[in-house]
Amino acid sequence: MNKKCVGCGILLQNENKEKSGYVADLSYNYCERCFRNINYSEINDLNVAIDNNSIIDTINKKSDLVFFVADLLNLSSDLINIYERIFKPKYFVINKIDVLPKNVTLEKITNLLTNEYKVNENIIYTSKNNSNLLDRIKLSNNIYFCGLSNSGKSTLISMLTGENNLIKSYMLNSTQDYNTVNFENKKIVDCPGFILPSNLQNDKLLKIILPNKKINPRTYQISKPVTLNFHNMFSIRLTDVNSIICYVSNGLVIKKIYKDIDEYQEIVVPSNSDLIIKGIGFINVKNKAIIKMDKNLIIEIRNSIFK
Ligand SMILES: Nc1nc2c(ncn2[C@@H]2O[C@H](COP(=O)(O)OP(=O)(O)OP(=O)(O)O)[C@@H](O)[C@H]2O)c(=O)[nH]1
Ligand SMILES: [Mg+2]
Repeated sequence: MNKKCVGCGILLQNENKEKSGYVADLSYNYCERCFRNINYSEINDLNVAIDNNSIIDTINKKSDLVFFVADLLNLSSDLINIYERIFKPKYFVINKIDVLPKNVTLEKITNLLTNEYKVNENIIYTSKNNSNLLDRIKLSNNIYFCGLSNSGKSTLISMLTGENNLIKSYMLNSTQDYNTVNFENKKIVDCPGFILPSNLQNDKLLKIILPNKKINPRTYQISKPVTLNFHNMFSIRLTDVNSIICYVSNGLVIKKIYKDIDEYQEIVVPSNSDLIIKGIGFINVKNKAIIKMDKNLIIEIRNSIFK
């Protein structure tokens, strides 16, 4: 019997409790992981084996329209590299615009996408409160929603189709396998989310690092050497006069401390750049700076979105 979980798309099985798709009884519609998430808000980080390449191949073979779902805090060149490998007609969807602070206008994001990442066309801005995708799906039959885990694919599909069974959660890889929703004689496919090393680095703190409210940018005027500690996850240290603004979830506690960082990497950040802390957000840095940070932190530097 090939029955799939209506929440996450995984093939149901009643043989191995430790493996994905387990149900005590194959007549159930949700796998145990989804059931426990929906009913008891339990987070189960089954290490789902996600293969980005295989997802890209499947999309390139089977889709006729792709919605590539991303959010501002997770824009990075790794993500754009995945986007570029999709050869079907596609939209770049910036989701979760409800959390954008006032000074981050859609125009600024469009400029960033165009100038920095060379994404020139078909950009859509949306959020879970918005249903502006509907008129874009009219001429297609096999529509795939893909993007990083937690970018909001399942939430968007639910809103678009009214299909409420799909699992929607900050748990990493809530959607475990391709999950097809039939809608107006079309197939809308919810893909498992792409995973980058930065996702795995932060997976225990997902509830905190995913913004659920409008982001309050946090500004720090630096006049003497200081270390900023981000929720005991990582630290950065600045020594010279500067002004920096952090665009991260409001729930993430930032503390000023004066202790140096022991095991560090040092990077030069040009003036008016954004330092992307992958999987977390970005920090706008006004003056050129030499920044120390934890050795393993995964970062990228780009021209500022405010330039
Ligand atoms: N603020 C905000 N949060 C959103 C929005 N859309 C989704 N979320 C939240 O983001 C988290 C992930 O949503 P999902 O729809 O499960 O994301 P997904 O892309 O399907 O994730 P995977 O199945 O893991 O690949 C949930 O906590 C959602 O409530 C949005 O428009 N705004
Ligand atoms: Mg999902």
